[in-house]
Amino acid sequence: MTQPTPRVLSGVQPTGNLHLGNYLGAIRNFVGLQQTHECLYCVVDMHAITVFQDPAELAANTREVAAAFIAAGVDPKSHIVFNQAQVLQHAELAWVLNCVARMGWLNRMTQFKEKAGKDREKASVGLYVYPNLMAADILLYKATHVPVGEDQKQHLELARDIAQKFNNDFNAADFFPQPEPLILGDATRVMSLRDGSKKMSKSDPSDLSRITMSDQADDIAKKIRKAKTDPDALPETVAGLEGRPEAANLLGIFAALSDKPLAEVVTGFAGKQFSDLKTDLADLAIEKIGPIGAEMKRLNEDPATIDAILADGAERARAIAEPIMGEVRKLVGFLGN
Ligand code: AQP
Repeated sequence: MTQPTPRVLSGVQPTGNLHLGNYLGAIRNFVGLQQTHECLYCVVDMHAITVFQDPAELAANTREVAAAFIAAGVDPKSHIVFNQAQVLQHAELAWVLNCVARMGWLNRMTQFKEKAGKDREKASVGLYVYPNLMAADILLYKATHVPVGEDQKQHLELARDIAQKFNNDFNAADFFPQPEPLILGDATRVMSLRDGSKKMSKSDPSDLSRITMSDQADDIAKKIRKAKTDPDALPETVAGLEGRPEAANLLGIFAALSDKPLAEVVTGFAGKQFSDLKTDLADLAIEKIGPIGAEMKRLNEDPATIDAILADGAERARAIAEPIMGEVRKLVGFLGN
């Protein structure tokens, strides 16, 4: 079998409050992969509406995520930046995959359980089949690598199962490749600044729980100063972080932002107080996130340019997607190709 071209696809939902976890877990890694892979980066607006979004805010947030990709260093000319809803084949393939994936598989998805909460009957059907749409996003381009945060690992495993079952059901060995998750760096699961046992998330009601990409220097410093800690001095070794989620989180963020191994960062702060770490971390975060936030603001002031980038990206994405979707239609037995 010939090796597929290494092709990267990943997405971020335009649901507002884009945060440091989204940056360190995903967007920052998007940038590095451009050197070695053909990359498609998608603002997944169709995923966003699995939970109701105000239409005007959805449009603004879609531009904001695109601006974040570009401000962080994604090159929309050499690679492809687009929003999912402009490439109709995502929805088309998702329907086919809805008919391939099994209920039992989706019932195991922990993100649905967390997001639907206690009142599952009231969750949208879209939220339940979200992982099938995510599988479609990836398989539509026969993408081989998917940079994501740790929380998306289970969905990636499901995408692999769906690809395998499609290939088996339609007697098309190796038609869809098995996409590999790329979970890179020391901050694959950035935790809430208010509670080290909870993921940093866009939907946390507390704004102090997250550093957003558009936070001003004062806000970044304030949120880090107020971050939850424990009463002890910082540990001497990485093993000493066991059972100390807040210390692990702040040191992990420091390691990721400074591009240093965690062990080296832990050694540097060994025996010091949280207040020392917080001062240095605030300076570092302002230095790294501040310029990206400023560039996002500049880009957001020119929505027509962002819209043109997304339209161009969508056209180039469709050019890859349509022939693959054409093959899917034939394999499934749909007439009219
Ligand atoms: N806390 C995190 N640490 C590391 N990576 C993270 N990602 C999200 N949160 C963290 C990664 O960011 C990418 C985009 O995520 P998304 O927008 O598609 O959705 P999400 O995972 O649902 O993001 P949030 O911020 O946590 O939103 P809500 O509050 O709606 O649940 C993905 O690669 C994800 O792994």
